[in-house]
Amino acid sequence: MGTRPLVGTLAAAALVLAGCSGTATDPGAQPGAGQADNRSDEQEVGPDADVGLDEGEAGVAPPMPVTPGVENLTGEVRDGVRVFELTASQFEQKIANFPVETAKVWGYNGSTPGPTIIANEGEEIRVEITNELPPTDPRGPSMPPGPSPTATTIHFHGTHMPNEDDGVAGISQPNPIPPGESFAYQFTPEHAGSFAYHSHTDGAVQELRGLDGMLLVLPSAVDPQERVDRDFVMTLQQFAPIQDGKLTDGVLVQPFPPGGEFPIDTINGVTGDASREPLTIREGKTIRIRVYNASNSVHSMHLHGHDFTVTSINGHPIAPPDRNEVTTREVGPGNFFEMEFTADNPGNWIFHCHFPHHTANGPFSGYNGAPVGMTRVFHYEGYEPVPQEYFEYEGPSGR
Ligand SMILES: [Cu+2]
Repeated sequence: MGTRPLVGTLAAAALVLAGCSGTATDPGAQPGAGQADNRSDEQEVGPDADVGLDEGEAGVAPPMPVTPGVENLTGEVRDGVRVFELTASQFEQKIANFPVETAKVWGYNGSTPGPTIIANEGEEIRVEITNELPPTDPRGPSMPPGPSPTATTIHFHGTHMPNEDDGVAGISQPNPIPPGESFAYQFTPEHAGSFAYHSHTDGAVQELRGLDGMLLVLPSAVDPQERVDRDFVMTLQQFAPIQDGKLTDGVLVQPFPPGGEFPIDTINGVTGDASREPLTIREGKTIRIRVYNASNSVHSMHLHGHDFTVTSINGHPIAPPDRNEVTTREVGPGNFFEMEFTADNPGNWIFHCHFPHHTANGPFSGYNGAPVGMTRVFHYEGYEPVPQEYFEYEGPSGR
């Protein structure tokens, strides 16, 4: 194994790919888990599909994790290797309802966080990345120049690989991928768990503009005691679309905002109100949240109405006797946790960062003072709906 620029290999790979569906080993097909083999084929993605009630098949296999508002990427098996394709680029994304709606961000396959990469335990994976970032350094005249000019790499965070696939620009990957070129990382994750991936080139700029996402390695077998009914994936981010000291639509996110404040705090790339819909859950079910902090701050994640249990830290499960029930857990930058709670208290309950500036995006509260920052609402099926005004509010004077 070694560094492997893609030039010259893509055409051959495409030929091998023809006619290969890879369904027999799609992620989510749990060995010994009965008839759940085609589940990932049925998995819908997108904000309208992933807040529904896919609970898998009761008593059979766990549900596929869903990343509300963000696509899952299950890749394709080619010659026994599960292959994922990512393109890094700059684009506009709706991140909030107000005081701005859109920001120019960097991400993978047109979204930040990038798609959730999902593989099975024991599989060799290859992630092919094409760098379509802007060819000129966009930092602006007041900042020191970056690498030449917007080369990039990917680091797979928390799962170990040969050093040449570690993706640290200038160290384990001496020459990062120039704009217009491609590269492939290939390795077999050591064990199942929730992990992350992100650029490891010019980190403060590239990560904070949005070059990050989650990598999930599904276990080959699930203890029935550990089965959950819903499995949500959430990446915590912060954005500062600022120009001349003012928040402005469509402006490239500033990685070093004046005063160090990131005024828009999000989960999966949007504020709670801009997520459009609550996350629907059902009474009596077990809910997992996988959280990755891709931002520049610690976040103090708090759940209303329920205790939750941290069941895994940094890809390693915590043995049940060592688990504590809490209502709030701080998640530092680069940390990724799995948390679970039992849906035993019907209502509309928020899950949010408890730093007040992150709950409400600084001074920008929502409809009747509602929290609109790093926030999501869990809505119990059958309970009265969350006021639609919450999702449609556009600021005290409208826009
Ligand atoms: Cu926070």
